[in-house]
Amino acid sequence: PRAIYLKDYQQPDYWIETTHLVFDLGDESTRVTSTLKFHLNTSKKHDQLPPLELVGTDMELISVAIDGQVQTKEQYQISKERLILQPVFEQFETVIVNDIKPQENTSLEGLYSSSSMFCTQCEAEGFRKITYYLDRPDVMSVFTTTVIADKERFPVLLSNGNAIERKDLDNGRHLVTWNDPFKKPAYLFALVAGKLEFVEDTFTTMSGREVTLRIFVEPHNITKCDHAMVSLKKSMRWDEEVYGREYDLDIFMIVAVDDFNMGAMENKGLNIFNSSCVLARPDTATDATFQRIEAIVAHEYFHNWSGNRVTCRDWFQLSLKEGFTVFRDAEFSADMNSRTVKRVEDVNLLRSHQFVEDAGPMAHPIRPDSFIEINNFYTLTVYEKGAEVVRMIHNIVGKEGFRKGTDLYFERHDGQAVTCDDFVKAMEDANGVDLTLFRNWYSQAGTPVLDVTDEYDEDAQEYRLTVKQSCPATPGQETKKLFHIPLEMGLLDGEGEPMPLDKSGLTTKVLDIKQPEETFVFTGVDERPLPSLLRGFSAPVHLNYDYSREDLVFLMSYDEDGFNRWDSCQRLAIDIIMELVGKVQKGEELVLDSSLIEAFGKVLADDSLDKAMVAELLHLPSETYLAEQMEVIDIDAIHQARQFVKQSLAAALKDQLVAVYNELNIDKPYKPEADDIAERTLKNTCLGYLVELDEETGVQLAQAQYAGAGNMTDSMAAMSCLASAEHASSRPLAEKALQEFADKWAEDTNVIDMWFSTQAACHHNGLEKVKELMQHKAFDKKNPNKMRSLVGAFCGRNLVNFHDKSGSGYEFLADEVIRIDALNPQLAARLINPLTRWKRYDEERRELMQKVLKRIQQHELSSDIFEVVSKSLA
Ligand code: HT7
Ligand code: ZN
Repeated sequence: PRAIYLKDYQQPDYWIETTHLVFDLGDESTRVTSTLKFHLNTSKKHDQLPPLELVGTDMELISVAIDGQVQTKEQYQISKERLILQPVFEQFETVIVNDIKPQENTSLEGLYSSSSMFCTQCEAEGFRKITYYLDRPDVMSVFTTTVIADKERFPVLLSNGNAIERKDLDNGRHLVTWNDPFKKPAYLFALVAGKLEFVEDTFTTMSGREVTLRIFVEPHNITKCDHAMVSLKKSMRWDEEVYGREYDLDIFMIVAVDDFNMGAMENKGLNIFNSSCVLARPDTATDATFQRIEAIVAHEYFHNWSGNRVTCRDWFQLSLKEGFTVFRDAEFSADMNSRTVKRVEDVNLLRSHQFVEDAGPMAHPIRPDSFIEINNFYTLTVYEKGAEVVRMIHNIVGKEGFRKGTDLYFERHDGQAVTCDDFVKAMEDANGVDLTLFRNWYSQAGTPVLDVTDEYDEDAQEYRLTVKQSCPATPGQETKKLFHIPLEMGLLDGEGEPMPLDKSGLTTKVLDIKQPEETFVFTGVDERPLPSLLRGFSAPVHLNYDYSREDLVFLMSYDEDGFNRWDSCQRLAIDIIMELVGKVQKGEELVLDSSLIEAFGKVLADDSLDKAMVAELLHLPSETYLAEQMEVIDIDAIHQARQFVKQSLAAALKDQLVAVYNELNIDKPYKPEADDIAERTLKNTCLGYLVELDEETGVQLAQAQYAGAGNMTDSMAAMSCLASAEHASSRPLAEKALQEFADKWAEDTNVIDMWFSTQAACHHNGLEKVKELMQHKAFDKKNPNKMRSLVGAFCGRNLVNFHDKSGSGYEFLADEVIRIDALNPQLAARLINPLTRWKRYDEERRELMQKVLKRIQQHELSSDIFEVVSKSLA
């Protein structure tokens, strides 16, 4: 496999005006007939008509004709990945007939079968598994699609746009033709065929057009569509109100499928969803699932403008649509729920996982400059850091400036395939700002570091804040250029009151960091202040400032910025846990600093706080994030220290935890609404602490909650608390609950996945348990959700057991990756992730992980795994 480079980008030699596809879906194979109208790209210089190089894999060519002339084998070249034709006119039409085998397609790219249906996944380069084409996002065409299939088994035949013809044919077959009037790249093409039912609703757009909304599911899931429908309508309204963007077709469809590589796909007018990201009923889905569905439905819907109407010129520009759309969905969720809690969740994800990626062997800028396999670049960096970069632009130009910028961007580029730079340019032009230095965020990898120091001069009543920026080297980028970093900050006086930062009386402001080192002077400061830095996490950076534990407790109580109150609590917990990690390593006695107990006690007692925020404050930093604080990761010591802190807090705050638990443990009808979710989250957080006690209190509460739970949130929480509880009395109760749960939900594939992942992630369970669960009748070794819920959860969340000193976890993951790579490379390349950070572990584990990576390398690999393994070992 070879790398391709952004610097080599060239426009195609030909454009495709119209694409007409006919799919004849058969029992063994599917015949695809494609009729394409081409014309020469005259903006490029040509001495003679260039060859037409179409890409296509895993298919059998039946015939090819140009302008009605069937081409003989001498007239075209065909290889494993290409069909090369020689046109004789600047405008011409091709008719290509080829056969594909969707029933044998395990990669879940292109056309494939899932349960009893057919569906497609074309992003990024799946269309080339359907027919020979110019499968690149800058080639945009008007698609007409005819689907033919057995009417009894496939009564529903869907594609993009509007249905323009329906007809019954001979032999019990039927045909439906769809036309999508909007030009689109092939990656947005979709087809679905199956015995599906749908729920229907309507939405009246701001200009008064009525749009039909349909969610298609297999019949047994028809009762689980309401939440997605409500979420869709909220998203449509929000995009009109906040961005002035209206939906453009007469129908919008969502289809749920069980076999899917990611969460969902924004195909024009026909979104296809992983069933786990769309189906929910109070008894089958947790609050987290309800919220995830709302966010993903919104994300995919928002792509209709940020991705579909304006798309990417090439795949290096992926963050143009993904970073922007994640920013849009985050703002939507913030508006629908608690803004601060949403910010905390997103920053948690970024710091525990994206920062790790940005410091590892696969680190890349949000606009990568080269790749071997594009599927490896659907990363937290492109998505989440990409969204942070858009957020920084939003903060620099302000809310109204940002809207002016997006209006200009959509107006300028509607119907085009463009670059990240076009987005930044629209922001600059609409606001008269210069984002030259800011552009380095697009081209440089690595998490920048801000080292902040301060001085107070009492005589001069001056406070000086000095900020130094740096960025560690990343693969291929030894030295870095400067970043433009917006640093939002404020100052607190000794009473915890916000201090004015200038004559205008502002108490929070953004410092634009653009130099290697800068000092900001605040005058008229009559006492030594305590700085509150990086408010709202105004930039995706590491911020170092020498806060004492006392400072952090003070900020937790008084900072006017809600995000920083939470962050101070995290910093305090990290400081304390990391000190204990050192003690574990030295075999010293562990004692919990009382400041954390007092701080958590105060949080629990504070009735004025949003309950969701209380739950976030009580959440100890994850083992993954703690691991990032160590030069050489000692996962056992981290686990031991963190458990010790959790248990000590539970013991010290038992009465308060029980009181809050009881206060919130009220029987009321389930509603997936912010206030109710907050109450359940806090209640179950308290339960999570109480089951850490070395006595039966927590176990009994969990047992009672499990027995009486009226919704899946409480039931799952109680079951996983029982499974992870410390006290011996929990073991038989946990076994019983897990068994009952499996019996009750045996037929519900998404619920069973949660049952698998709860057990795989539980620190009491080792590899043997995972292997045992892989033999369970509900487990399917080819299904991505199943693999993620067992193998992914064990290797990514059950760190002490995955990193067992024997190396058994590593050997297991390597075996699974090799097996899956032959079937579904995209899935394999995601599962292998925990092995890629091998250099961060102790020597013994380093060697064991390196050994299995080298073993994987001995096999015949997909480009996906080849890229990840070779970059990891480099
Ligand atoms: N744009 C989509 C990204 C995607 C994908 C989705 C499902 C399966 C395979 C996929 N490859 C790439 C999803 C999104 O970001 O909205
Ligand atoms: Zn997306």
